[in-house]
Amino acid sequence: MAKTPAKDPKKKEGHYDASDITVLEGLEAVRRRPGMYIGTTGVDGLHHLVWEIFDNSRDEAMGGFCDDIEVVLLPGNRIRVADNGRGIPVDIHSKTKVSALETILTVLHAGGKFGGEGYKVSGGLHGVGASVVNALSNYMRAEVHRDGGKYVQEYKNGGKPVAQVKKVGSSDLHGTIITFEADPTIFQTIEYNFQTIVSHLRQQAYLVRALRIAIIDMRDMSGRDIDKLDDKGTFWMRDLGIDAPSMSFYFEGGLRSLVGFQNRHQEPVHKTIFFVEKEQDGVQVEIALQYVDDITARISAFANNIYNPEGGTHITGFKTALTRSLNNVAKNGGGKEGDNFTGDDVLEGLTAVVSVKMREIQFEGQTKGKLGSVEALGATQSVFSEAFAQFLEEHPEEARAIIGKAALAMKARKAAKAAKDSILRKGALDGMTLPGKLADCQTKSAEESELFIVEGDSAGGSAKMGRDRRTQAILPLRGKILNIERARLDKMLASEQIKNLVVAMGTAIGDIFDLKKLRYHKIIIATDADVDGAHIRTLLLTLFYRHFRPVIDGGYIYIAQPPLFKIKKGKEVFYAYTDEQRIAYIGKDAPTVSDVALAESDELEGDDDDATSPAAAKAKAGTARITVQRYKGLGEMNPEELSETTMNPANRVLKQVTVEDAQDADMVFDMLMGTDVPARKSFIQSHAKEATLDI
Ligand code: 0RA
Repeated sequence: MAKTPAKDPKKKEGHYDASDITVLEGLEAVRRRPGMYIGTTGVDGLHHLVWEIFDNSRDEAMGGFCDDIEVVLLPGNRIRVADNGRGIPVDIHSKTKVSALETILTVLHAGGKFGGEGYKVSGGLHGVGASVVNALSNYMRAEVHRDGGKYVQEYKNGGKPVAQVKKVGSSDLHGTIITFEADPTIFQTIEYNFQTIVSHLRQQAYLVRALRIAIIDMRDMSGRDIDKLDDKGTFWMRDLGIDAPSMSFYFEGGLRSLVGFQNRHQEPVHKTIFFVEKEQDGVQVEIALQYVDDITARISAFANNIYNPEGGTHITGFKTALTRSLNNVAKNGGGKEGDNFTGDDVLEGLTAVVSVKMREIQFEGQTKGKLGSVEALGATQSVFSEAFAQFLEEHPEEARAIIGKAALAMKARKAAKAAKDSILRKGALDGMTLPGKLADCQTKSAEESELFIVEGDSAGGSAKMGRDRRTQAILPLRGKILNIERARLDKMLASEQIKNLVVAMGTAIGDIFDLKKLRYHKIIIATDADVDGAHIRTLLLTLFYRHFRPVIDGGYIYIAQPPLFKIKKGKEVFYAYTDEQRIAYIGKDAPTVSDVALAESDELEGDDDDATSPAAAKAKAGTARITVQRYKGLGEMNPEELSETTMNPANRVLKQVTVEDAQDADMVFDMLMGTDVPARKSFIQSHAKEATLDI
């Protein structure tokens, strides 16, 4: 196709020439195969849009041009990201004949080209930038403040500019505001999770020292004409003084603050947090660490501010250097010859954050969660070795404490090995004798097999009856499982419940763990939607996080999402998994469940002693009689209901557990079970009223 360069830069609105067509084709390609650009069109992909837009502002901050970013969730599932950076240039770009702004927002991969040297340290996970977000949005608005002016441009229907960028007023500010609305025909859901965004932004705030990041949830403000606020000229939404849920992060100490935060409920073994920041061979290395009185290691890895759940070359370099450094110091201090610390010994109780930044970055692994760049290995190793040796020399007290901790771990390792050898000899995990509690499935194919971990014997009974016995296995768990915090392998295996689970999974545990032997490729945690259910779920996730991490990384763990309501309208039955679905189905006019449930429970008081009877609501709407039943637990469902709503792959909703979910659970778990009693008390008090622990 012949390219006709546009002669007139001031094109008429709605007129497309050849170069526009190429742009449109690019955006159309994104819409046709969104997964290639953002991973999924599920809730993760949706949040990815926010990260992409946010990343641009964050990169502006990393370049030193911006120190304030505000993310706002607006009514109508719009996201607004504002920064006080230089503002995206709005002048006409010579090659594309449209403004740089429009180029960045409509041409794939255009982001980095405009910053020149040092602007962009490569983008997000997929490095795709704002144009992809635009392509997947049915609305986008860009507002730029720079050179004394305020400029606005809008886009509709997957990145089509409504008009050219226009100066709409003057401004003495500088910065960029991007507002977008994900296209509901592309995403399975366009509803954002406030907590997910909060966690991500908090993490980013640690990674970029002295950057203020605020988030405000204004989704509930729809009655207040907020949709038009963008046009009313407020740069920061926080200046409106609207009372809405919000959080703001600012960490002067960067990674040092992050380590302090992760250790906030732990007992540090030494006071001073180690920190180094140095560039070597084009790799900028930043590491912070502190040991605490615990046995697990918490190492977080980042490359170009992207979280690497599977670590990579930087982590390899770091671990090698750590083991070597501590062995060197221990020997110099008179440690015994031949009694070297292993890599695992020096990891016990370690909280560390390793962050590298470099150009031309390479990722590996299925999820791209692993850094592959080899330069990062040498750079991390040598930057850390040098700085850590110096730290240990200058801080003799910390050095003593850290060496002491590793020595303890070495002793414990030897003791645990002896204990485990004896357990294995006694046959704790012997020859796959499956536990009696397990109702196994018939198929031997792990890919097809599913293991439902259900809470309590009554739900277990229903699940057994309602399952597809060919592919679905049921393991009921009774009550609270063992408190595994601080428990070592030998103690854990002594718990009947854990043993049942481990034997059922087939992977074994510890040194002899083998992911290939996993007997079910879906392990589905099905607990009740109450505090106990959340507790058991937390315990299980923590167990997987600490002892079966590869099972999480492999994407084999799921959480069942049973419906919250059963609604009968005449003969029709509808299950609602959210409040929104319930309202959408019965309409606004029907009484809310809480109203009717209240009335119902008043009625029940005198004549009914069955306290567990589900709250049911009856109302008239039109001619059909509507009954709303709220499920409090899986045990309340009969086998058919349980099968239909929670187990049958055709209808059920499963949430795949990510390492981040499990990490959060691990943190909640520490709060519930850990040694920090005041923290636990305040955590339980502040969550006591919630029906679910949001993990
Ligand atoms: C290219 C060049 C310049 C700024 C930006 C891009 C920029 C992009 C985004 C995206 C979100 N916020 C942003 N802030 C800035 C600056 C060119 C100059 O002024 O020298």
